[in-house]
Amino acid sequence: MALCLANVRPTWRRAIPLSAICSHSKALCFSSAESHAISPNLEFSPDCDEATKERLRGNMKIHEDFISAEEENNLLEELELKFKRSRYQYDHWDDAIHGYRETEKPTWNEVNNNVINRLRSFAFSATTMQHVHVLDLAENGHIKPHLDSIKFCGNTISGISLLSPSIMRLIHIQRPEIFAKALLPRRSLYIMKDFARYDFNHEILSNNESFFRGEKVTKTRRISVICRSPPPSS
Ligand SMILES: O=C(O)CCC(=O)C(=O)O
Repeated sequence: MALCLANVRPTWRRAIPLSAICSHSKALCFSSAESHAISPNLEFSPDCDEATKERLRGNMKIHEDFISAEEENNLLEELELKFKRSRYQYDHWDDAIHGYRETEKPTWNEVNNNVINRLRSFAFSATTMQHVHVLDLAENGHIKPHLDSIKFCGNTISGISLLSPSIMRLIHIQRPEIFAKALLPRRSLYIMKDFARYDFNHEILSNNESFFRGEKVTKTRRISVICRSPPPSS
């Protein structure tokens, strides 16, 4: 489905060969115990200076257990109906996403609408785009590094993760040796804004790259329910 999603992410950058920058070993990649305590869901590359860490902490927030298991089930029930007849796409080599299906949902049943409204009022200070973007990533799917179009999306992107944990990696656009991994647990909410949204590409790592502080994070099928702020002019 084309929807506005092709518009939201037209700025694709090739995956940066992170192997050139960092292996996934504990020793090489990441930062101190103290940093873990301040931001348990963020892991920074060794080149990430304190000022950048601080700005990222303020602009990339992860809230664990934002929804309950029951709320997750309710959302899944409605979404499974929506996805029933669509297949996962594994298309062109340069596609932005591998192994996915997606939709935009303008309306929800009453129970789920309450959850969406909670997300909106928690993550956004002003109005959000009406349609909610839902991305269903297969177990073998991943999202390549990209920047959501500034023409079609404003300063905040916020999403709930259903079914599986995953790792979102943010890579500084000008200085790719500066990057951070965000652990997005199942049923958590992330809020990515301003510095994290504009100065970094973001991606969802494939299962075989899915490590956090040296530990494997098994990504199974994952569905994200994403709201965005509108671009400033709209
Ligand atoms: O699945 C997610 O939470 C992130 C999706 C994403 O990268 C995007 O839609 O730009």
